[in-house]
Amino acid sequence: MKTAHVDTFARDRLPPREQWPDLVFDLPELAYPERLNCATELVRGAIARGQGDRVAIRSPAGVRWTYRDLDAEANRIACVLVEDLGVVPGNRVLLRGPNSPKMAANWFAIQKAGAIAVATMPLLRAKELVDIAAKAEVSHALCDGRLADELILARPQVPSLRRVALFESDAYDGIDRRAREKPATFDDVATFAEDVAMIAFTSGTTGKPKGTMHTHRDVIAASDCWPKHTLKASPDDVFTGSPPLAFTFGLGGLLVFPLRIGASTMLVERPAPDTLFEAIEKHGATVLFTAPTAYRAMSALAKDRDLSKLRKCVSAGEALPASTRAMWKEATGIDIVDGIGSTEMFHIFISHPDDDVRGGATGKAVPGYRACILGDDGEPLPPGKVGRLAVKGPTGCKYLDDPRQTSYVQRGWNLTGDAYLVDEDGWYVFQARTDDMIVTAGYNIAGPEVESALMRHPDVADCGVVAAPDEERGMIVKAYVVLKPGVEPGEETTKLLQEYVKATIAPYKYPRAVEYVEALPRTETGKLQRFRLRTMAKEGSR
Ligand code: 3UK
Repeated sequence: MKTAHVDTFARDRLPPREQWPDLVFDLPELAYPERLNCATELVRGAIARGQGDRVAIRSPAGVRWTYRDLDAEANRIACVLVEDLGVVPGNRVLLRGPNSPKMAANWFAIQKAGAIAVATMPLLRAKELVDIAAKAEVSHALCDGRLADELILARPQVPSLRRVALFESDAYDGIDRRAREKPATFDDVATFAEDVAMIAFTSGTTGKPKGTMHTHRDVIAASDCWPKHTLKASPDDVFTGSPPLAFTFGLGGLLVFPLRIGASTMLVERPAPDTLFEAIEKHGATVLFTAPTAYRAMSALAKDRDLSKLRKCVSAGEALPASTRAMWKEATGIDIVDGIGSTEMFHIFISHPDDDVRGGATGKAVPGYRACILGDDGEPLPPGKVGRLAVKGPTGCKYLDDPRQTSYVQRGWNLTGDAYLVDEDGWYVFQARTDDMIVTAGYNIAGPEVESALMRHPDVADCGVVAAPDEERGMIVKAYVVLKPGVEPGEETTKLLQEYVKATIAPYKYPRAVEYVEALPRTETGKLQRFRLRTMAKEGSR
């Protein structure tokens, strides 16, 4: 395999070819040259296509970088990486910071230098940083000065880490200061399409995080499927949203995808409902990316806001409850584009355009991707039967040196760990994570279906449903419920909610136990941590 990497760490730790998923390049635009650098393609490519003077990157604080400005910023930083910090192609460079123009410029600088970006979530602590940095054997770390503490704590435990440099900092040897003295030009390293460009770590709801490797071609191919065929945003759109750039949902939605179509992105450091509303009202954002919980929280606040500029809304990370879809539609008139993606696949592979929505279904296979439902024997199931979701396309799972490769990839299919069914028309309907199916008294109950029913009740702000051990029945359905302010927890409310569920879905699915909590455990990417609820349920029953 040809490579432009001098440091071949990543190539040497790719799974053997026979463990790769099948890669399919079904669309004409998915034919790429042998040499491909995603930064060259996205930034220089836009300039070559005549978009150099359009705005690429914005921030609420007033940053407005054109594609040419972004190129110059990233070139200066790339010079610092190569000349001052000794980065060579193939080195792993850890990147840590909130979503910001500087964070984006550093990401592109790493790509231009032919190195491998290992972006990390802002909230990670030293221990988690150590696990990631050690696994990827990072040689360099670029860190937003305001988030340096945990990295400094982690540093002594990462022997491979030779240099740490700060940005958004006026440190004498910081990146910003050094970059100012560098030229605005840099010769992007001519990487091969299959050279690894980034390692994205899974958020690790269970077990050690897995490093998923994505090549330069993966980044570009994902940008040529869902964004162009399903989302269909325009070059005049301004993207914004909450997912961190360290999460591939955010990297795609808030950086790579808008640039691929010549649009612009508004990077928001602290994406709370207020700042997102402001990005839309004040700064003209038109395309919003966030998770179902945030849509739920924002719909309650949307009536006092002017969201007339907003055109498209994307939800991913978790199943979108029908009630949340309805609340958002009522508040804004917009039909959310739901999409399931994964860190392993890079981004969304089942979704639907906003003019073709079916409440309760995630969507259809995105052009460029194929999907099916497999039974326990590994054979495809007919429509209507619940089984394991399997997908393949131009991107796919390649774990960094991890035996779990052969669980995610089987017979060429990527198995996401989700239980789904597909109907006669090709609509995929989410049931649960395979680990989250509740088996009680011989029935299979999908926790998220019960959650979705509870969520329609006006007293419920949020909820999570798991299996709880029960002496008599083995397992029962248990709901953890966050009530709306002013609603009294207690027997009466529990009865009310139970009756409500029984009247909404098949009665045997109702939660036999209900516990009231202040908040639910969630990851930084907005995912409900059902394993924590299961632990609570186990401990509660002792
Ligand atoms: C679940 C969904 C139902 C599903 C992601 C878009 O979430 C992303 O990546 P992760 O690796 O998790 C993947 C798992 O999350 N999921 C995601 N979206 C949906 N379940 N409906 C959905 N719409 O269990 C999946 O296997 O954290 C999402 C783009 C990039 C991403 N990395």
